[in-house]
Amino acid sequence: MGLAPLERNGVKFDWRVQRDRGGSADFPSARMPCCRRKTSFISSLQCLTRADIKSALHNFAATTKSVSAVLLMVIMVVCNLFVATICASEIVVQPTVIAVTGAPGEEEFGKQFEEQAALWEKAARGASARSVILRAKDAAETNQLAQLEKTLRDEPKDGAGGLWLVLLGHGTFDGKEARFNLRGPDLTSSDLAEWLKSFRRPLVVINTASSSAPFLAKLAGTNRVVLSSTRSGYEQNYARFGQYLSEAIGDAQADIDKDGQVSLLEAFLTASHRVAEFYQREGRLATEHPLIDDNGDGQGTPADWFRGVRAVKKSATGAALDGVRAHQVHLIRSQAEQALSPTERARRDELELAIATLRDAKATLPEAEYFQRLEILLLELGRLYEPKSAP
Ligand SMILES: [Ca+2]
Ligand SMILES: [Ca+2]
Repeated sequence: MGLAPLERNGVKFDWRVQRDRGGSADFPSARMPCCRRKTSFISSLQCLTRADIKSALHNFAATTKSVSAVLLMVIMVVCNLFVATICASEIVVQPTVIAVTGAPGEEEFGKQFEEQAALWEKAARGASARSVILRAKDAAETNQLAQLEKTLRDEPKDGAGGLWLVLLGHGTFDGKEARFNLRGPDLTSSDLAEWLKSFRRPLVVINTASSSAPFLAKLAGTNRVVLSSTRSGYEQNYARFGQYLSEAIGDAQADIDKDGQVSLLEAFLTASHRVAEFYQREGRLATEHPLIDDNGDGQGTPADWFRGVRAVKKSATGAALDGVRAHQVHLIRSQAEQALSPTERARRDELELAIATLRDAKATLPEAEYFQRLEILLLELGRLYEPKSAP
């Protein structure tokens, strides 16, 4: 490939949602929500909303005047509420992958963005996640910005299933505001920050465009992992990070710690290394330096600060480094990961974060206290992975 040209300008559990979407795909097979494993009788009950049942009860009583029938319906309502209560204790919403291909400018770029979107679509299928691909080529007569806003507005805001938003295209930065180029009006980082405000689901926002670093600073927050392909808005050349990341997310070779699954951190590290190799191979100065933020401070950590899957360099500002949370996020989960219940997974994540914090504080603690606290955490972590049938 020749030199790339500079860019031009550069639930609360919601039964109705679940029913409309055909149920959760976040919990395939062993992790199917409890409500999906009930008998068909119970399943049919839980597909009704509470308003549906109230209305049906009223109509039924009025037409039959049958006390026994009303009693039967009351029992059905009680059963439904009972099942709903059980299921709500494990709030589940399937993960969603929204990939947006931006305005390509040139046909060659359009093809590349389409290929990347196809890889994300394939990864989403492998994860039994729902995918929505907003293609620039399909938006010839529509406003792609409005299309994205509506798509985000329609997404559930609560639940354990993550929302992955992947921007594949070109970007620009005017010194104040970064933009992702769409067909029609462009997307600013401020627009996106506003639209994502109401989400309480885990969020993964990936902007693979040039000049994308300001998106990371603007969108960072609690329960979010944000990736950018550049470390500043002024890295304006076409960025290759998007291609390498799209390949890495479903690539077993990217499984750095060999646990049978590729975490978001591992995909980021693998893609970043491949970007660096590309520029080295071509004998060119790298014009993109990807960043990851998962501790919500808006300060990204580059891949070359990691040894294995752990960031080991010290920030000049003393800012905490990123990576621990992103290494807990997997689009395609291994069987062992799928076997964990949402409650177990949440506890596992807490324990791993506690271990990472403890390791960072090691130098400030007496050795005996450090190992005593570490042992307690490791023992509980080990128990989470014990076979369920073990005594
Ligand atoms: Ca792994
Ligand atoms: Ca950070």
